[in-house]
Amino acid sequence: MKNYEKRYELLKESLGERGISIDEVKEKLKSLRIETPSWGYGDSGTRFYVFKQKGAARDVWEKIQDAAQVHKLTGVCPTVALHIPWDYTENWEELLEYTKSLGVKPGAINPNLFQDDDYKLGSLCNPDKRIREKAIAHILECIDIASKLGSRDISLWISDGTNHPGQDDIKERKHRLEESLMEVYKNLGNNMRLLIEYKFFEPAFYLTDVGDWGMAYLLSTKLGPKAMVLVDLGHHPLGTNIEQIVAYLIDEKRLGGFHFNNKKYADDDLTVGSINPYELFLIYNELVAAEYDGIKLDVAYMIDQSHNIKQKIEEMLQSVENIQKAYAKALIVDRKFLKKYQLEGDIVSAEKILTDAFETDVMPIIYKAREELGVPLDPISSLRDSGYLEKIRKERV
Ligand code: PSV
Ligand code: MN
Repeated sequence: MKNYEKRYELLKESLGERGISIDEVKEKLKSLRIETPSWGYGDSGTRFYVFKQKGAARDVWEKIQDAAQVHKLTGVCPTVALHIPWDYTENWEELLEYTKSLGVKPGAINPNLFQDDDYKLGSLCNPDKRIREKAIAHILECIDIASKLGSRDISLWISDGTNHPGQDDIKERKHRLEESLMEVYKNLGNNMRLLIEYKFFEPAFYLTDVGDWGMAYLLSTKLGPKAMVLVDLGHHPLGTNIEQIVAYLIDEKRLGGFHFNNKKYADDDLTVGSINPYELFLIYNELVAAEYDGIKLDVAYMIDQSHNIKQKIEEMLQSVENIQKAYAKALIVDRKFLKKYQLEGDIVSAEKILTDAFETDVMPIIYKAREELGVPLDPISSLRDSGYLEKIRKERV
């Protein structure tokens, strides 16, 4: 971090030689917005055990306090996603006021269709109409909460699936899902969006009703323009080319948002960019390439991680930095030459354009952006020095 200005100037010069303006990259980094999840600040664990953390947020108010800390230290995380009923409160107006008073705002509202005995055979796909109606009513309640809080996006993960071959009629489940979602879609507010999240397995292990991006995409096109696809990086089989999915969704104008995290095996919820930073860079490369090609994106960048052994606020800060790094590296890709080499079939040179950008140390640009945003150059050390962690450990018993 020391002497970063000298490194910034050197980088400015070398990027300038390729016609890339470091100031533009820095401005883009300053305007990137990343939403953090309320559930990332409370105690959570695996299905085997929850290691309780001293100072972990105990309710929605404390989760918002922690999210506000992350925003204060990064300057780029002004919204916090809420999960209903985990974050349920009687008085939404009071919650909104509280949120604003801490300098942040509520973000996407996430309905919960996976923690109720009634949902054993599914929620929106359940064979029992009464249960489908109950699930629809829950989402409508979330839409109502979203409009009270001024939230635009409903992030919907449909956990429905079956565990055994023959358990239910697959086509019938598809019809029930479409019918249920039509009902939801009709009730979206004017500026609202329904972000449909897919996941290939878990909690069901035979089939998942929205198992991949194709199913989510198909649903979104049947519903209408307010329905978009949400890509959670942990929700694909190993080896899936996520950047290709991203490029397809961009081209079809259906990319609505991300749930950032990283996986080694399955939906591990590891720190975004910690296992495969090159994959994250290649995803950002598609996003930046689209903007370079004049495509207007409207994508919600959200983190979906809940760690039970790392300090939760620190890990959120670490995640934000990893995203900023991937974005900055994608922004310094020499796109003119990349195109040229692609057209000439010079594969080695084309690939080298990407690896050169990926291997560049972009931290000087991030430091400069932090300085101009008026936030600490090293958010994690700053959090550790601030006394905030000691304070919450003492207060939250
Ligand atoms: C499911 O694995 C998921 O990714 C969905 O987004 C949920 O809402 C979230 O995790 C929290 O459980
Ligand atoms: Mn998710």
